[in-house]
Amino acid sequence: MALFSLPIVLALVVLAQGASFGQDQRLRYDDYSVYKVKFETQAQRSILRKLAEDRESFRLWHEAKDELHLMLSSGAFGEFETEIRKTNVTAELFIRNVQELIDSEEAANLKASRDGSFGWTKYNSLAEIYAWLDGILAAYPTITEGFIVGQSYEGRTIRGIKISYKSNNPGVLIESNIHAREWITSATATWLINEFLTSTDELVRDLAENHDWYIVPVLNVDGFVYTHEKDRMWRKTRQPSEISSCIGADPNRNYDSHWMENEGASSNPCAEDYGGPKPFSEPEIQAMSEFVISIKDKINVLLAFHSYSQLLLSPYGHTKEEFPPNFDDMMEVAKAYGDAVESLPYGTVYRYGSAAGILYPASGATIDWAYNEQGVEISYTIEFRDTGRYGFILPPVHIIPNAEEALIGIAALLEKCKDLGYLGLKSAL
Ligand code: 0X9
Ligand code: ZN
Ligand code: ZN
Repeated sequence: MALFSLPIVLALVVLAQGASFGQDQRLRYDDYSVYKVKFETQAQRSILRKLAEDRESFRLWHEAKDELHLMLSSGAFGEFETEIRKTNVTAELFIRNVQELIDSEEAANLKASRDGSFGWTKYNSLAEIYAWLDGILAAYPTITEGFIVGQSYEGRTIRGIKISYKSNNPGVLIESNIHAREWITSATATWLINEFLTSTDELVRDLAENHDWYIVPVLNVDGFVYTHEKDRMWRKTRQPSEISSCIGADPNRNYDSHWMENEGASSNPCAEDYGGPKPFSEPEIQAMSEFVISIKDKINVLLAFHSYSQLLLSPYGHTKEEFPPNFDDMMEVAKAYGDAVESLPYGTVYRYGSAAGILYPASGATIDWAYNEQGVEISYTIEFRDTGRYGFILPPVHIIPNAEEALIGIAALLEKCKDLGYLGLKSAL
């Protein structure tokens, strides 16, 4: 794609300066673009990341070993271009106008919501998800059980569902939507719940009935509601900071395991990966940790749903110098997931490795805390579709294909876990 075609850029500069609230009080991203920036050195990386800490005109979307995806306002393009030249990195345009994607997502949601029904041809609100959950719990009273993880900062209830067809099953915990804008995660989690309860497919029946499922479809409830009502691109929690006007912490940096080590999180409250003032400062994460501790003897596998970039990430997150004792097993398990996804006709490819090894150091994440501190030996972050074409604003036509990939991937992952001896009764081990 052609970079920095200047006449077009200059025309855009006069159009917009920073995101502004629309009539419905939603933050608009007119002419915000997303660029993929390739870097080579850590010095280049920190210069680019610094840009993103000015949250008005720049936002960090995604980071990998050698690239950043940066969203910027058209007004910030000049500064961006100067920095790109100065730091000698290359940039490629991914998304020209973020608002256009948000608008078509919203149109699809409205169209599908007209009959007020919950479904997977659109993204559902928290209220819709919870109402649907109530229906499911009422319809399957012997197999399902609702549970409460706790309360959010703004006082919302974080809910979950346990699905159990028989006793002595190995346990699988799914944490979803810890990052507010990653809507595909709760869409996928709810679709899985529905499949486990209604599918007649042999593979699904086996998966559903021979494991106990603990599923938290939306962990970051405040952030999730905020993405529906105010700012589609919100990532963090909504608890104000005592030292800054920037709101929220990165909940996936807030667990008490190697917290804030090795630049695995930011101490700047304005950064997207702010670790919070102390471990478990965020009520949602404190609550989740207590919930995990309460069932840890029943949990063989933890899967944390994220988007985007099509990756399976294992511990460690805090260092790439060391690898966990069962790293080779975890790689086999990840390969099984990736191979299964590739057996579907969609052509989706997943890569895998340790989080710090193939992405960047990230400390205080759910899977690392569960692995390091709670003995959950198979702990995975799954980054769903896509690789950046739509990023977080993945059109709803992707929901079911993505969920099908997750289903077949998880089936293969658990099969491999079983072969490797990870699905025994934990309390008996
Ligand atoms: O940075 C994150 O929290 C995750 N990526 S995302 O783009 N969804 O924000 C990756 C977390 C993986 N790292 C560890 N598990 N430590
Ligand atoms: Zn440490
Ligand atoms: Zn995430």
